[in-house]
Amino acid sequence: MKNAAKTTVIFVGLLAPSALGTTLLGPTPYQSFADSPFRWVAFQSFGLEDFEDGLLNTPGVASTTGTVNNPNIDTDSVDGDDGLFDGRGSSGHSWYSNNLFSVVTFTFSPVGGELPTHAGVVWTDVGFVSQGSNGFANVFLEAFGPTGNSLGTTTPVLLGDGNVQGGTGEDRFLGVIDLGGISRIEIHTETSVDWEVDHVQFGVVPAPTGLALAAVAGALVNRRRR
Ligand SMILES: [Ca+2]
Ligand SMILES: [Ca+2]
Ligand SMILES: [Ca+2]
Ligand SMILES: [Ca+2]
Repeated sequence: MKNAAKTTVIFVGLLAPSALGTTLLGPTPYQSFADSPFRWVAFQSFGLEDFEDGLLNTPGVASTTGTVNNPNIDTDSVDGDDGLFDGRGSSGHSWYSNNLFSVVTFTFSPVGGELPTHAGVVWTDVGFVSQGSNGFANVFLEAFGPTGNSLGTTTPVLLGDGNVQGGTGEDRFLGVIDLGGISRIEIHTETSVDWEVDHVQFGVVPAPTGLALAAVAGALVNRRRR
């Protein structure tokens, strides 16, 4: 039984992550990266774009749906980016839908040959809406795999604080984990083209390699021989 138990541990340790498929995360409250569900993950590579240099320039991510919002009364950055947890994000930078897009897309390119296995973003504000009350909207994230296949969507949730300015109590993380790779995420704020996100984050954890799989096969063969 001892050997069998060991084999089981090896098998679970190497294969369980891919067998889990896709995990969709959020929305969960977020005031700084300390609130990220990715904070403790042992990534082999990781990027966090907080827009605080005024640019979307972290290697491995791109977007054509929006523009950087610089510090302004209507800017809604993640709270901690301005160095002060004061319930305000107006002194930081965010990514704005630019009065054009109800869907903001972040596309990932391979870093070190691999697409991210983890990806997320923080929704920080909505202003004018086409239905309902300004400052509130249903929001969800959809994630896509390496061939552009949908990995699923988070459940749409009504977000917002009814205020177009930089209040941060409404800010929520949305994300996805899939060891098969993530090629892009879309954030949908269906009733608005006037909204913001921040803290695009993405990383790679080592997937089971051919070598590891061979080790598992070897362990199973040895187990049968015994
Ligand atoms: Ca940047
Ligand atoms: Ca702040
Ligand atoms: Ca920011
Ligand atoms: Ca906000």
